Amino acid sequence: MTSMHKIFRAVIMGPPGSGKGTVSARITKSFALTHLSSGDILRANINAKTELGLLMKSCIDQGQLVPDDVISRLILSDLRGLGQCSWLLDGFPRTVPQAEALDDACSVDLVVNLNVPFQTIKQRLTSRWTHLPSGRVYNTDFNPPKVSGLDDVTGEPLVQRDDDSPETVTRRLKSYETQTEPVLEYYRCKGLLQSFSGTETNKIWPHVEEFLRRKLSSLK
Ligand code: G5P
Ligand code: MG
Repeated sequence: MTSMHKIFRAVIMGPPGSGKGTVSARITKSFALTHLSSGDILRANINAKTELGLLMKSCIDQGQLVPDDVISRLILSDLRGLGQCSWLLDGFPRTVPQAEALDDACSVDLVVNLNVPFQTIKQRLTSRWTHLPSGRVYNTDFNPPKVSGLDDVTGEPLVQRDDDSPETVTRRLKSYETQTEPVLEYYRCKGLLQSFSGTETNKIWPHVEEFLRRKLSSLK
């Protein structure tokens, strides 16, 4: 693992199912960063039946974004709780007001964007299986669990996400186009955006790893 002397703040972006969770797991394995996924945090709230989780469930199940003020408050408070450490944000910010709220709270060093075609994504999401407590993701074609239906680490059951039905995936891609693509432009203008295009995580990953290694060594 590459250790970092300087605090390093990164964001990973990309359409739903582009591999943000999969690539984030590889990044945290190779680099000393804390991974924070807004979707995992929301699903943990739904699972634990918190007031927030119950309020947000129908919004998420329908493939709509939850309100900016709710998610910004949640994520920024989690970031404050992390204190002085390096982190990787996955799934936040997803709108320009969220990006502005993040900017007001702290500075971001770089943004990795996974540019994966929508057609590829639709096929992937219907065969995704998730371990809800940890956020670990599997795919019956790409990275199947060692034992079908069970998490490799805990042996607990895997579930399919309620928002992975074909109609909801279409809605999530639409809201990505209208609400999240402007965030790419926001970071491009700031000179922070680095995009990686492809249809396979295994081909994209070496480029992401090389890019991060170079960036991190230039910060030391
Ligand atoms: P999430 O949880 O942030 P999305 O929609 O952004 O959800 P998602 O679905 O979690 O993103 P991902 O993390 O980009 O996708 O992708 P992944 O899970 O790693 O990979 C997808 C599947 O493809 C997996 O099964 C994986 O194994 C497989 N795979 C990976 N690489 C390959 C490959 O090369 N080949 C193949 N064949 N398979 C591969 O947000 C969920 C909801 O929460 C709310 C919204 O309602 C959102 O819809 N939300 C927010 N609302 C407002 N603002 C925010 N900031 C919000 N954040 C969350
Ligand atoms: Mg994810």
